[in-house]
Amino acid sequence: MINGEKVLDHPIRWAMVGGGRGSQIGYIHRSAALRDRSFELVAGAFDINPERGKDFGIQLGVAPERCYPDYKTMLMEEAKRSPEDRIEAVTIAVPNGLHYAVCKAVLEAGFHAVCEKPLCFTTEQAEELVHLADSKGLVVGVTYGYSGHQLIEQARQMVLHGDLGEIRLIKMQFPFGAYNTAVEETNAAARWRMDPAKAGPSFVLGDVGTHPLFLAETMVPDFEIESLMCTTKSFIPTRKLEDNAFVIMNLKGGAQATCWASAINCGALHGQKVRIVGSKASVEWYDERPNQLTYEIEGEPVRILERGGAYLYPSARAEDRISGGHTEGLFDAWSNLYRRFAIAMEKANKGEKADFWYPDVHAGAEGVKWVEKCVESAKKGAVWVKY
Ligand code: INS
Repeated sequence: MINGEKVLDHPIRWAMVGGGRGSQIGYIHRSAALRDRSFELVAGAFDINPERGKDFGIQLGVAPERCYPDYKTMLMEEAKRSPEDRIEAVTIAVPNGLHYAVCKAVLEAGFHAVCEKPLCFTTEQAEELVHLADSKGLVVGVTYGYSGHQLIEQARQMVLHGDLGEIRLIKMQFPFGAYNTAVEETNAAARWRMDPAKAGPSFVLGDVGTHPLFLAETMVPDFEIESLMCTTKSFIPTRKLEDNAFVIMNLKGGAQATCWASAINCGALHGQKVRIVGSKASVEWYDERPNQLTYEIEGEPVRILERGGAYLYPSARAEDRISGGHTEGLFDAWSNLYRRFAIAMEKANKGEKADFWYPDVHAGAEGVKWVEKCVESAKKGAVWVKY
C-alpha cells in the first residue's frame, strides 16, 4: 500500500522541458511526480515562449532564476550549481521531434531523464540513447503511463505463475475515434501528430500502438518479436501519415500477436485493450475500465478480478493507493511509474540497479524499433520483415 511515506533519502531535484501552460500532458507529469514527494520541481524550460514559460514556472513555485528560456541554457546553468543543489533529473514533455535531441543533451549533461514516448524516431538514435544511459549509469523512464495500472502487474504475475498455461495469442488494440474527418485543420494537438517533421515516420503506430505494445511486453515477460507484417492506410487523403494500421507478429517461442492502431474508429473513445490467450485461460485488460481484469478459464464462467482484491498476487497489491472498490485512474498509474522512476534514479545514484520493472530506455528503444519495422513492412507492400 502506498500512503505517501518517504521512500527516498531526499526527493529527486527535478526539472521539466516543455509541459507548460496549454500543454496536454504537463499537468499529469507534475501531479504524478510530485504526489509522493519523490520529486521536487526546482527548475524548468517550460515553454517555447520564454516569458510565458517563466511566468508559468513562477506560478508553480519555481524560483524565477531557475525558469530558463530554453533547455540548453538550463542544462548549462544547472551544471554550474553545486552537486547538492543542481537538478538530478529532467522530464522531456515536448513534441516528439525534439525528444531525441533533448534526451541526448540531458544524458550528456549527466542527468537522469523521463521522456515522453516515442523516445526518438530511429533505432540508430535509440541505440545511442541506450548506450549513453547505460554507460553513464543514468535512468531513462519512458511514460508508457498505462503500465502503472495495478492490474497490469497482476496479468504479468498470472503469466509468470502459469495460470494461463502456455501463451499462444496476444491481441492488442488502441483504435480511438474522433479523427474520422480532417480535424487537424482546426485542432493543433491533432495537427502536429500527423506532421512527419514533428511526429516522425508514423502517426497511429507510434502515437497509440506503442502503448499496448509495452503493456503486452510487460504482461508477457518473454515477449520477443521474430517477424512482423504491417499494412497502413490514410483514410483521410490529405494526411501524410497513416490513420489506421494493422500489424501481425510471430513471436519467438511460437506465440502470435496482432495490433490494431487507429484514429478513425468512429464512436470509440480509446478502445485500448490487451488480450492474452494461453492454453488454459485468457486475461483481458481495457484501459477505460482499468480496475477490472477479465479472467476466462476454458469451460468455466468468466471471472472479473478487481483492483485491490485479496486474491491478487502480492506485487499487484503493493501499489494500492486506496483499497479496492475505489476507482483507480490514469493519474494513479502515472504516479506509480514516477515513484518507480525516482527509486531507480536514487539506486543509480548509489551505483545500484533497480530490481523491479519500469518502462526504461530499452522499452523506449523497443517501441521505436517496432514502429520502424511496421513502417518498413507496410512500405514494402505489407510483407513479412525479420525483426
Ligand atoms: C492519445 C492518448 C495517449 C497519448 C497519445 C494521444 O489520445 O492520450 O495516451 O500517448 O499521444 O494521442
